[in-house]
Amino acid sequence: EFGDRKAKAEKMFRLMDGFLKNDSISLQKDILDHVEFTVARSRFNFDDFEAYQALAHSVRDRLIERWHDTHLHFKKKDPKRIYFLSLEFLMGRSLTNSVINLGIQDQYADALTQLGFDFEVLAEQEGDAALGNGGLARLAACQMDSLATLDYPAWGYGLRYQYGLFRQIIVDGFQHEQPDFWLNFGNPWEIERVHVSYPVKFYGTIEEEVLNGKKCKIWIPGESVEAVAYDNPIPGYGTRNAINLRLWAAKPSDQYDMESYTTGDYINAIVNRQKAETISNVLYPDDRSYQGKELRLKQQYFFVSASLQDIIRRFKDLHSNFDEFPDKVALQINDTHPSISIAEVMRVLVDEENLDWSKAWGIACSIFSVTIHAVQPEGLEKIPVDLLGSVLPRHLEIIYEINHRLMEELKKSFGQDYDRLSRMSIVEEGAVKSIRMANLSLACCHTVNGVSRVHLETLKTRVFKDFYELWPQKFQCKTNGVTQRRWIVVSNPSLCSIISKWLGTEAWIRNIDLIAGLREYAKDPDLHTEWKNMKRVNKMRLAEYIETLTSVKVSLDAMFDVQIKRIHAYKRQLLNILGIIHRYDCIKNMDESDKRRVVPRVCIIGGKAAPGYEVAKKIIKLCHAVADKVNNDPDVGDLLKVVFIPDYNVSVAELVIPGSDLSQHLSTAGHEASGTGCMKFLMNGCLLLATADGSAVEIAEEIGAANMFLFGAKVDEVPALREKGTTLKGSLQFARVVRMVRDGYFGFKDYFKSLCDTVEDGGDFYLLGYDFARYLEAQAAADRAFVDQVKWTQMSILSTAGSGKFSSDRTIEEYAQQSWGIEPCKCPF
Ligand code: 475
Repeated sequence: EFGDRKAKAEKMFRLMDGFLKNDSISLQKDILDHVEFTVARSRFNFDDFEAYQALAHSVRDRLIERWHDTHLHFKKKDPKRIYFLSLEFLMGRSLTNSVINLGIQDQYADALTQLGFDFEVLAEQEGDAALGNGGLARLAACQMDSLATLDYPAWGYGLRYQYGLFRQIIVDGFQHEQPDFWLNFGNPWEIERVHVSYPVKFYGTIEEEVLNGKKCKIWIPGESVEAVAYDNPIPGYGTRNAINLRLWAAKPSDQYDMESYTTGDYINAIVNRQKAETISNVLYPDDRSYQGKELRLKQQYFFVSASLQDIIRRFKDLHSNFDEFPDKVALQINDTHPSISIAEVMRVLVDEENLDWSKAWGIACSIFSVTIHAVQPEGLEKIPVDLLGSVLPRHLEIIYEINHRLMEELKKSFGQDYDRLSRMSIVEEGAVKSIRMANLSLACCHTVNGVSRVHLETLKTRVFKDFYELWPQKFQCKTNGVTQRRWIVVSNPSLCSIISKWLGTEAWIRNIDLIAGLREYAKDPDLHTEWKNMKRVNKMRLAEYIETLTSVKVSLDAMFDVQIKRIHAYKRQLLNILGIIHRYDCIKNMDESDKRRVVPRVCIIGGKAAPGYEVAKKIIKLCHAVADKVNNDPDVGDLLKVVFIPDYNVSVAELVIPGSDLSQHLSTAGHEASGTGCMKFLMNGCLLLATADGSAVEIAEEIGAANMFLFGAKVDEVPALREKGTTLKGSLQFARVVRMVRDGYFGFKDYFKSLCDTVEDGGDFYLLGYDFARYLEAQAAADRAFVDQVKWTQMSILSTAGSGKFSSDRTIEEYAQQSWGIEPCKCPF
């Protein structure tokens, strides 16, 4: 019967004229068809946004075509698959990335020109998909691109939030948050799968039953919510493979409603059903700490439960014996946020599939691996026992059982060392008894990954020391990477052409190691000319953007000095601003001849503060207060401009990074797990001014410390410096600039007082005072280097040339080989 259907399908396929055509004429027809039949506008009258919609749908058709072929191929080959579970994916825009990865950018550009449109203008119509906070979420997006490009049989699973990360607007220099209702104008990149849906259960009670002479626990849930799949195709570059990012949305379930209908309260029944949807409503905008909120726990379990039902259904399509599960399934959890999946796998295997405990635990331990993105023990998630017991009563029992067995095992290794046992326990006793999700993950996962070498050391020696001593083989370093497709090919086309021209090939887009070939030409004057032109054009674009947004005019001859990332005390944007104040103060005290020697700077800062994070919000306000004063001071002119770019997001980064000369990464050593922004700047030939923290240490190894500006206390010095506490005096210069803020030189004296307190009087936890003098020296070194444009350009070329290690392709290869045990599965063209 199957053969019969296949023959019919092949006949139909021939009638359809094979694959979708990608020549300019076919694309024009296709876009116009979408204008008429998808957007429902006249072919003769549609605006830029409607043209974008039609264009996006035309691209979507091509994505779906490859995505179908890929999934048929995966199904046929049935390889071991990697399932990447993450509560956040920060995808940004899709259009340009898609046409580039599909290899049909020129054809589309041409087709649009014929229709009287400009591809780039239409691309600007697209909004950002911002279903994530920052580093962790953008990393997940880069890794999806690499998984597709490297032909791995991978699935991403996450949540389809109705509201992404808030939009930041600035009113009088203060941050305000506005909802990001990103689905308002439709989302052409997703496919709604009304038939792919699973019930997810919450609350209720546990009952004991005897089944076949065996005592069993039965969970009688109190609420059921339906999870509906939305599929987002992720195309690989230079391959036919397109993988799937499946995001779940919550919809009311029909299951428990009959009762309310029969009681006659029809209206209330409907209103209550609607409440189910709140689960996937909104992304939590805080990337600092876990707060033990019920909705957050429900979000975690909701997407985990639906994903596992989907994964197990796919497994059972072809297999009946769970012994084979670890040969077919690898589960990666992105930080501990999805770690309730460990208890869920146990529940399904033991309660539903009737496996005995140790067999089920053996399976769980061989499928899970975790990556930790936090540094501070406070950043690790804890769920209050009362909360977990109410929302997921059976999971709490399972976690207790896992912990009981863990404690028995630990006693065998460590005897009666109760301090150690209590530190390693999954259950934390104390005022609020809680479940430590990190300890649960460590107990189960076969691999625990750090995101840079320094970070892994911190995990081994501090955060998870006890676990490391017990299971050293679990701990691995997978230094982060970013995708060169988005961060060079999409965002910096001029650089992309230069690289391809000088290497004589485009192969570096799939094989980044080749980029090292640029080193050979680092002193070539012709390359220097092209390189400088490229930078200038990108700076021009950025300058226009700055002027449109902030009305500040900036000089293209100035050094564009950039710090863009989430605002955090440990990332020390305050150090940057205090440095700017120092620079301003120096200029104010100069005579005209001194001023001629000043290297002009445009200091650009951007980033969002979590809505409840007071210190971070004050930093944003201080930035604006300083900008107001400096930018309007005739003594300063073009020597110094200060700009805060509002609403920093992925597309803003795509514009800013290629146009910057210098970028700053100032975290107090030991606090940034990795940092991935620095890698994007590095690829774009932007010099780094950084502390020896996270991935910057490895970047220095790759490009040579002489090609960047490193400064500040080292990771192993920090604890001793903190010990010294109050006796540690910052420099006079530091005291002076803080005093200026305190005295109200920039206004808002009372408002900034508590911010100043965080860095003075022995407070200074992040050692701004201690590092200030050396920060200024590093800045001075950057000024000197900038004056020598030949030297600067050479350093810039060497930065790009040395960025190969920081491609997410390398990261993903390491995961595939060292953690997941998966092989590529390439769909034939
Ligand atoms: C690190 N986000 C970077 C990056 O590995 C690192 C936490 C809680 C809730 C929601 N989001 C978070 C993070 O912890 C996060 O983004 N961490 C970052 O992960 C990728 O490069 O150093 O701070």
